[in-house]
Amino acid sequence: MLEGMNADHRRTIAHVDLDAFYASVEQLDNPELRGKPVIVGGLGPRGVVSTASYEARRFGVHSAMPMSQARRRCPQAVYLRPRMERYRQASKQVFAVFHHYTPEVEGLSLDEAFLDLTASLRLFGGADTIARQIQADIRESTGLSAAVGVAHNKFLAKLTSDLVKPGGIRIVDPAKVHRLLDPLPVRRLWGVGAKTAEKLHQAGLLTIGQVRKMDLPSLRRVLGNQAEHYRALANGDDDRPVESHQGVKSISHEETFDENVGNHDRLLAVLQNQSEKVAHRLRKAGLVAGCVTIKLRDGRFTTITRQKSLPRPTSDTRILYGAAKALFEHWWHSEGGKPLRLLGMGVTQLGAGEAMMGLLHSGKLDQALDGIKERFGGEGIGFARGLLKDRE
Ligand code: TTP
Ligand code: MG
Repeated sequence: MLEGMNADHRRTIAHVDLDAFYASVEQLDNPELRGKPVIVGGLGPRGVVSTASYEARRFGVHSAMPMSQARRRCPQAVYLRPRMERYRQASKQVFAVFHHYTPEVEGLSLDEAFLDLTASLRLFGGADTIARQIQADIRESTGLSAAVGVAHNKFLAKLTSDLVKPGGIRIVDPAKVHRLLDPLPVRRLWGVGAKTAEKLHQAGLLTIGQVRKMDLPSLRRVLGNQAEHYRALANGDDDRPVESHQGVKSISHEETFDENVGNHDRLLAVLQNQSEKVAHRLRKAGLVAGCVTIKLRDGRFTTITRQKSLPRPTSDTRILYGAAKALFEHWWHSEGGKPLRLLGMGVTQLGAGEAMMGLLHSGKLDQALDGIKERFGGEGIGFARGLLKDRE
């Protein structure tokens, strides 16, 4: 790919993200809360902030912060437990608006989606008009406000909606991509979390422009086989298409070990970790799964999969891990516990998370875990590097 040349300028993609979603719904439903700091999250001793209204953010409160810390920073805020059913209802209305403009809607969570508007532009009169109209429709049908970023690819659209938050609209000019990206900190590169940022900082790379301009061999010394990927992003290139959820049939994680692993407990720990990540992704996408699969490859490259249907579709980490563990134990005892070269866990039979039974039982626990992950390990989570979603 030529420097400064994007692979594809022909797409028009919007990223729409509601402002302070849970907190805004609470302010909408209870007018007394409007204009006040509102913090939604787990209220127990180990609770985590799900989100904070913009009034509360001024006090330094943000998502994934321990609730105890939020209470110190903003004691005067109104503290509320999440009402997931209500948020899912609002989310449905918002997604109905999206589908009015295009069938190509890729939801990332309850309040956030990519829309491929390429084929809709003529019908609705240009990117700027559609963006404004989507905002107005969301406000009209739900009373909520959203930020909209429009660009020729997903990375730039998502970055832009974040830059114009809350409530803004911005259309990225393909000719000005470097001007937009170059001064931004490396953390703005999609998928760069605390660890990767630290590596970049240690190499003296603080801005996206510095990453873009570094020669590839040097960048490889810093980022290994991720160098090309991040350099493309730094250059504003990203050719991933918008994929509507109808197309997602499975979510999975797998790991190839450097050396074969024959330790039963270590393999289970890997499986548990994978189950947590898969469950986290399901919840982020508002989905539930009806079937759990494990994948095993031994030292001779023989690969087997085993699957198990669940009594009820769920996104509950403990139930998903429980099923994966039962499959694993069965294999272990029937096959005599061979060392493995690869272990993976996945879910299929995905559906909308309407009947999220699991939430009733362990929602709070899972939410807290998600919060922790987003704080400390967010880098490997999400679909940023396309690692987590197997699309079939
Ligand atoms: P976000 O879109 O990340 O945050 P937000 O909508 O509250 O605020 P803004 O977009 O204006 O910055 O997440 C959407 C909802 O997801 C959020 O309202 C609550 C929930 N959430 C969590 O429960 N835990 C988290 O760590 C994050 C980031 C979000
Ligand atoms: Mg949001």
